[in-house]
Amino acid sequence: MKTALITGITGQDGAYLAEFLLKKGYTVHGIKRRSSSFNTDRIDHLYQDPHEKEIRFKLHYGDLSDPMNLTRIIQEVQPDEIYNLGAMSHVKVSFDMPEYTGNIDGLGTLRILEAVRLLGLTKKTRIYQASSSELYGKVQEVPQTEKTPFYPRSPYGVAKLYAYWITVNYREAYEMYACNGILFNHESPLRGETFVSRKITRAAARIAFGMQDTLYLGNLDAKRDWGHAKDYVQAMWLMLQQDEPEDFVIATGVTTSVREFVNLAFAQLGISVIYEGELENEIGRIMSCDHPEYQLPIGKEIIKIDPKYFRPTEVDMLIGDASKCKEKLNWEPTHSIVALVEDMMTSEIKLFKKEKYLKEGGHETLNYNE
Ligand code: NDP
Ligand code: GDR
Repeated sequence: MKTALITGITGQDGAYLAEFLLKKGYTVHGIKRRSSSFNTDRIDHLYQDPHEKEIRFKLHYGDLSDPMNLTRIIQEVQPDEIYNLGAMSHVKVSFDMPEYTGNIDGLGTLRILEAVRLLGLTKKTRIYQASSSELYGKVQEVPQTEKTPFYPRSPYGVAKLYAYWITVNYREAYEMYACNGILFNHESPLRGETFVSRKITRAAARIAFGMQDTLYLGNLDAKRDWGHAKDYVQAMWLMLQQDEPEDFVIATGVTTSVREFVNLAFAQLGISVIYEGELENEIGRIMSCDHPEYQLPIGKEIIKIDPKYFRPTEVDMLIGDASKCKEKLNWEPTHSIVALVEDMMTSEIKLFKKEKYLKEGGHETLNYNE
């Protein structure tokens, strides 16, 4: 059976992909960063005691900034497939950490490609690069396809542009099997809490149950093509199973504004929200609530704008055309935006109940609102 190496295995996509590959019979190796506390929540259910005889899941300490470490791990693992998912993946944070983002998201990709080349694995190891719809940035055409010109709008997008082209270059220069998956936003119950989707679903549950008063957001007008991470990791794998390496757009073809996403999340709880004011001072109020468990005063302000969440340069609108993927990989998303929000809200309610239980038992939980 095949062996895969995943960078970023502790992240949202890494967790779903590891589970997916294990089910397919792969041996899965992952690179995790050394941290002063446990950072493997999303993959703890896959953990295998290293003393067991047949190990099919193994973690290695490493970092995309460290070429020797990456080379040693790749040499040891001799992977058939590498999925390079590791990244500083938060677009807003990349404005605060531009050089680090360039190092990890841009040069980190080069380090993986170069390690494979220097180890003489170009014919054995196939590489998936986690490219992003952030490459499109400023809107040039809609919907965006593999042929749409790039115009990134953040240090993150620019770093990913380098990663995209260095992947193409190594494919052409050294005949490596290396592909870019240009993935549009994909979310899930495992999404990091500071991405807007998860921030919204988490807050909706907490507001409904009286654990939080207000949800502070930035640009409500931004539009994204949101899919489910579970669907998207399958497309990553399919890209590495073809005869020839190619780049693919992975998207749903439906775009939704942040404001609409908020409404979809609250609607799952039977709460209706309306907005007033201009973007900078916009406020969302609860207009009705037909759920007996919640006691929310009608007219209460629950959505407020905090300009600190605006980005110096914004990506206004993304909508992807995944026709090539459908035609060549026979892949289509199985979750609509409503199904995605439903899945996330179901999970939030469960998490909220756990939090409430802990609080009642005297255990304080983190009450951040970032
Ligand atoms: P996450 O932020 O959830 O996960 C990122 C992973 O990268 C984590 O495992 C993180 O480790 C790891 N990482 C961060 N810095 C380093 C480093 N210096 N060295 C090694 N590993 C590091 O991202 P997603 O799972 O959502 O995304 C996966 C990839 O796909 C990323 O490259 C992202 O940029 C890209 N992408 C994501 C999209 C999305 O909508 N989710 C869309 C398009 C592209 P730790 O857990 O320790 O922080
Ligand atoms: P994005 O995701 O930047 O598209 O990058 P994010 O969820 O951070 O933002 C989406 C849109 O929502 C607007 N927004 C806010 N965003 C955040 N995080 N917090 C807020 O309070 C808020 N209010 C409004 C943003 O301005 C933006 O327009 C994600 C990441 O997963 C990248 O790694 C990936 O490459 C792209 O998706 C495709």
